[in-house]
Amino acid sequence: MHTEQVTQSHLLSKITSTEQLSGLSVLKDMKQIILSGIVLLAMLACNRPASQKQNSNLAEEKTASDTTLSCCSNLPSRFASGNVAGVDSLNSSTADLSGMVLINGARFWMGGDSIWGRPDEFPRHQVEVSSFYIDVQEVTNKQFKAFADATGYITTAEKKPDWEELKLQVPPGTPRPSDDVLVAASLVFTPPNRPVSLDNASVWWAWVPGANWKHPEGPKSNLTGKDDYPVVHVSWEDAMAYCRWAGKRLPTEAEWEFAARGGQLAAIYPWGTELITKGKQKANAWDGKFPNKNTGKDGFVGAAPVGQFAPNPYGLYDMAGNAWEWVSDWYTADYYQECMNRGVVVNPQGPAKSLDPDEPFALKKVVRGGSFLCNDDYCSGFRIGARMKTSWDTGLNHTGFRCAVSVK
Ligand SMILES: [Ca+2]
Repeated sequence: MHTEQVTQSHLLSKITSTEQLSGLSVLKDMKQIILSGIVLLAMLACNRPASQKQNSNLAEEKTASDTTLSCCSNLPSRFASGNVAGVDSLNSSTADLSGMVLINGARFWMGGDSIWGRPDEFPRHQVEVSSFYIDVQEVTNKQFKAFADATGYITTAEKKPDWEELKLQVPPGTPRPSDDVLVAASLVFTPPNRPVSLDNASVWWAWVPGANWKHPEGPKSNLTGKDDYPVVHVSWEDAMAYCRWAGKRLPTEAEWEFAARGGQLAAIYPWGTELITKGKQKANAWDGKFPNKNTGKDGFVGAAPVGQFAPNPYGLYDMAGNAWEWVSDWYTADYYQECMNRGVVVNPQGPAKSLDPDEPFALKKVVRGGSFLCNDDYCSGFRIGARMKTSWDTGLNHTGFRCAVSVK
């Protein structure tokens, strides 16, 4: 089973080895890898404090007892300084619960539910969640525009990365990228025209200057006709900023999974157990051979307007496919084992610190639900139990979010 998200350490090693061998711009493919690496670095570093030690402290602060709201209150200074509206001004007194459904809390089995499960989805463990509200649909461009217009908020991808911050996140001695690379940009899926190994996601992700939520495929693209598409190219903090403004929060990973399950004890997918390739179209996923051939059989080669496929039993749309969705939890590979060791865990908030063994320097949050790039040959991200991790400053053109609200 491969993972879908491109990873920092892999790209960093490419950057370093490329520099050692032949400089930063000799080979086109390697340049793309470099660019992809830089965008991840940018997203990682833009809000990094001045030292790794400080990063650890930040991670601890951001998982205080009332996780999601305390995360908002502890957003780094750069977040506020980079926007017309500071963090405090993003407060909203009351959440609008229209477009949300009440999920009645209960105890359930969380985690890997099929032979497709990756190691970090196990062991299955018992979790109890309290009742909460969750958005029926992914947050759309229209909704995010209302937020940006009201606050002047500038997303991570719209800001020029700062090498002084970036270099703190890479091995000592990593060469400074050229100025034409260190520009506001974001990662855009750029399919190769030939079959490629699925081991290197940097082949199909490109660092595209000018790509951001308003220009999802790059500077020549726009949102015309896409009001109802999920907003993408949002970093975790961008998603948190929106949630805070709306008087909401991101769901925890446990809440998200419980909501996706829709009360179906034996379901593997939000629609049940049938393979995504069987029967009627179930979600906006990848049809064909990933990443070079997409037949668009489900009606959409890229993102789709929200709510195009049948909802799950709780009335939630796109809990599988379309866009990956940020949740509030930090990522560790062994968090489920930690939970199981504690017995029944009530309202788990995620680990205290992020640690991805593959990329220990990166602060990563969990994303859920899969995207229009998922199929069973690749990430199978549309499984209820599927989890992915992404550095929290990362935005991609297949990652968005939905909001939740606690029941008072
Ligand atoms: Ca599709």
